[in-house]
Amino acid sequence: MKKPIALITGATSGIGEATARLLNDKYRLIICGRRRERLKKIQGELKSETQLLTFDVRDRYEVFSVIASLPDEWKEIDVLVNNAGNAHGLDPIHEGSTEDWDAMMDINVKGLLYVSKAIIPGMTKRERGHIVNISSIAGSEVYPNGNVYCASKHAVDALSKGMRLDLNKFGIKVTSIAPGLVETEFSEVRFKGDTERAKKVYENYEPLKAVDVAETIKFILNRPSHVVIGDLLILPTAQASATLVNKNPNLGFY
Ligand code: NDP
Ligand code: 8X3
Repeated sequence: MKKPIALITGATSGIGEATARLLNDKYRLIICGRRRERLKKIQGELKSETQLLTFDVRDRYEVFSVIASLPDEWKEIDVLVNNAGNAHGLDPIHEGSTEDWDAMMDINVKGLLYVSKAIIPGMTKRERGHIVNISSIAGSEVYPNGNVYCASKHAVDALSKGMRLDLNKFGIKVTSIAPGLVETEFSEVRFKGDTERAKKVYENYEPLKAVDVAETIKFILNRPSHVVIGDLLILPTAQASATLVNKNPNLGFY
């Protein structure tokens, strides 16, 4: 029997890349992102049959046309991992940049919707599928200067709940995963390439690694057909909330 197909957005780094590597043995993978060279390199290292798709999730026409261009035998997507996203900036609300706000709402919220819109109708038709949305602890808590990023992840949480309700009658599973601090390229993007500042976010405690979240995704996807993990919070042991991290010495949050 053919392996099921999983499409992962944001597979060029961090959680998405780690998930692609872990699902490699059990799934045919469609790995997505903007950085084509990275996708090619990852594709070369994966054992499974893989398609790579390059698109910016902000561009709805590109999202629909690129996903529609998949060969017929790749169109029946069983698992969608909506992972592409980032924080842009960490500024108080009165000083935030509108470009950063646009980026976060367009990528984290509207981008997730566009990809979902391209894939969910196939799932409803086949009456099967599993959507895994990568939210954040910022989807249920708000921290100083996190304003718009937190709003975007609160929206992801609401969308997961909405999907779960609307797709219930089709037997489609919907999972929302909310990680705490994970050491990836996330902070480099948030701080616009300031690697020193980014490094500090993960100093003096042990943050999650991308593979920790990927292993959780693999576990969730492996549940029997009558079981769905709905909402899952995963934190580094040193983290108790969005604003309390046991650092040694305690350097405060950011
Ligand atoms: P990374 O920066 O390592 O990965 C982000 C991924 O998203 C990249 O593969 C990037 O690909 C993709 N992406 C970003 N913008 C776009 C875009 N416009 N179009 C298409 N793809 C895009 O960070 P993480 O792995 O940490 O982040 C993955 C998800 O996890 C995000 O949704 C993030 O909000 C969430 N998260 C992260 C946490 C953390 O502490 N790291 C904690 C909680 C949640 P490319 O640039 O090639 O397009
Ligand atoms: C990423 C984790 O705490 O930086 O979603 O918002 S945090």
